[in-house]
Amino acid sequence: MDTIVAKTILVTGATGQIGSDLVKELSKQDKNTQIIASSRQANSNLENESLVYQVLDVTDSQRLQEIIKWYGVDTIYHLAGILSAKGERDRELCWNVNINGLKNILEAARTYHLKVFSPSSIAVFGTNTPKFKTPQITIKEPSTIYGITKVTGELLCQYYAHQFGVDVRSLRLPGIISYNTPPGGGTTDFAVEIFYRAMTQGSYTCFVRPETRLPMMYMLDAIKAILELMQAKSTAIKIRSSYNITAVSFSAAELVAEIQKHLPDFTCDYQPDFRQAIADSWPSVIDDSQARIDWGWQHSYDLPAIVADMLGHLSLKLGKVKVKSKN
Ligand code: AKB
Repeated sequence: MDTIVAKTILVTGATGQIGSDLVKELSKQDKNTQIIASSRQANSNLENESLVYQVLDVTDSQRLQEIIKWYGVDTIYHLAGILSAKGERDRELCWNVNINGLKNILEAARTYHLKVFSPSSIAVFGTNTPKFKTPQITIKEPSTIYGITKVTGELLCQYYAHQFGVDVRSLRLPGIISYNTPPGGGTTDFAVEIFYRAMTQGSYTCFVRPETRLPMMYMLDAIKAILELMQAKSTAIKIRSSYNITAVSFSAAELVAEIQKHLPDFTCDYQPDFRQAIADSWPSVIDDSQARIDWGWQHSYDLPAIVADMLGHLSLKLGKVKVKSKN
């Protein structure tokens, strides 16, 4: 007998840092929901009973639409994208994936009446933006090609929502810290790399200065935010460009000090590279009160909780490091 599929979700960028965790969480949530995980790479590891894997380059609008029609997709979590540092190394790729890929998703959403999640970033802000308590509505003059694609992407989302009634929702994500899949090509990647090096080598050379303070979030909070935003009533979503969202802000030195509470022998030195200028152009502390008011956003993990949970999971995953338990 055929199973009744209540909903069909397509996740793009499903093998990436956020996509891989999101797919796991979506699969757990409702067994009647069919998940189509997709990315540019051929990858059969993601396949299980309720999950289908499809190779999809989001710049290929024909294949995107074929997949949508074939499976009867009604919701897209569009996680495929090129991050800030990689974007500076390959501007063409960054523009093509982040702009043309998103435009393809929004066009498909308009044509097939789909609901869409599209991530934006703190990278929409630049040096002219207030650095502390950065407001929801403020100057957006980014200095990176990635930031420019994210500002343009936000405007595209707002345009498709207002002109065509597309139910598209977005968050300006900060740096995301996670233990399942490492990030790739971002400026905030140091805040994940540091854990792996602390556990495997006992030392780390950080590519931003110790005082560099950025907004950050634990993956479990990020997944919660994405799902709660998507589950909120449409009338609660007042912002169709992208919501400011945050959990914690800490400097690289504060992160090191928190790790040292568990791994006292861990050492970190600092050799800033081109990513320092990118980090310096971003806010230190974001005001996300509009997200908290409109759809009830609340984070759970502060810096000590993030560090304890990361080290616990990584010691299981890497299997060889003794982490001093906190008393
Ligand atoms: C990056 O560092 O590029 C991303 C981001 C903040 O958008 N993590």
